[in-house]
Amino acid sequence: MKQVKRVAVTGGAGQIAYSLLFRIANGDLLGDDQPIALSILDLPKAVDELNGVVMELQDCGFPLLKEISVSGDPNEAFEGADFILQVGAKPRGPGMERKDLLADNGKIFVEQGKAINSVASKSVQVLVVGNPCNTNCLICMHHAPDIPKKQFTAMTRLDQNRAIFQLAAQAKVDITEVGRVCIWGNHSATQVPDFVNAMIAGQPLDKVLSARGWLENDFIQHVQQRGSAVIKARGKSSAASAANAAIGHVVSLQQQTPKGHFFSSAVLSDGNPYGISDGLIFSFPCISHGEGNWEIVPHLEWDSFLEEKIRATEKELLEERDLVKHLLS
Ligand code: NAX
Repeated sequence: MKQVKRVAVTGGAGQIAYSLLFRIANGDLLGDDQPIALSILDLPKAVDELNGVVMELQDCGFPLLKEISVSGDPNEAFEGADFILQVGAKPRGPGMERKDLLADNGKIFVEQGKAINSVASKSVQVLVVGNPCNTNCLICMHHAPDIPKKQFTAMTRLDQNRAIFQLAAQAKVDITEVGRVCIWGNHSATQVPDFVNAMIAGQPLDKVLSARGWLENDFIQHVQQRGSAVIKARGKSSAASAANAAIGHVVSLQQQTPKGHFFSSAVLSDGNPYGISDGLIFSFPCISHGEGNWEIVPHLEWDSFLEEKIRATEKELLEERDLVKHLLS
């Protein structure tokens, strides 16, 4: 029997967590032979609600779930954590400006970063999902100076999955035929879903799908606006698909990436091979050598269309960083 791994999830009473926790407990995150201790964090006022989620987890009888704890305090919830999935964040309220959201959520990630630094395992892998996830991740990392920076990532996997679906549907091929689809930059409306380097059935995309007009306009907008389209249709934001993406993100980082493949992850841009400014959490095409040891895939080509869009998402991330510079000193 393997040693228990401690997995902490924040925002445990929220809707993404309601899908995510059950999949983690089922073994989808770390494998079907890995026993797990789940530690669930939410605001102190949500702890009663969390107890209901705990009852449901207990009632599933998951064989791998050896322990469940709930807390309203990150210093308690992150104690000894091997993985932390930071899903909890404050939603954007009516009339709230982006800078207010950044500042309010930034404070959460200052507190949680400090707690990670003090009590989590030094080899903890941290995934930030709560928005604005790139900049939240930057803040969190900054406040956990004893944890290697490479262990912090933010999620653009849902955007990648959305892009793959759109390309498969347009090319009328099975979804498994679409590969090497990357999201560049920020998880926001400026994100850049890359069709230039995508492959379909092992061939460059433009050999199979000659639809440059659709790709430059409809495709990019579909992916960028998919979150809003889900809210419009469902009356609530993406939850099960976000949980699925978080699982996919961690699995991709933990396993060795098969040759010729890559996945999107927002990671620290320092020393990146694409000339993006240092000091940002920027989504790149990545491979993993296993156990969270990722590397940015070099030498993907940018045409002038892609380059212009990538510079715009970089600019947005620089502006976001500027808006929270008081939290990064
Ligand atoms: P919910 O509002 O359903 O749940 C959020 C939970 O976080 C609530 O239970 C709340 O009490 C808790 N929370 C707030 N502040 C907290 C704190 N300081 N410590 C611990 N818990 C805290 O939101 P949900 O739909 O679950 O979405 C969660 C976050 O994911 C949002 O920020 C959302 O914007 C973001 N998303 C990110 C995605 C991505 O691809 N990176 C996609 C999906 C999603 O939009």
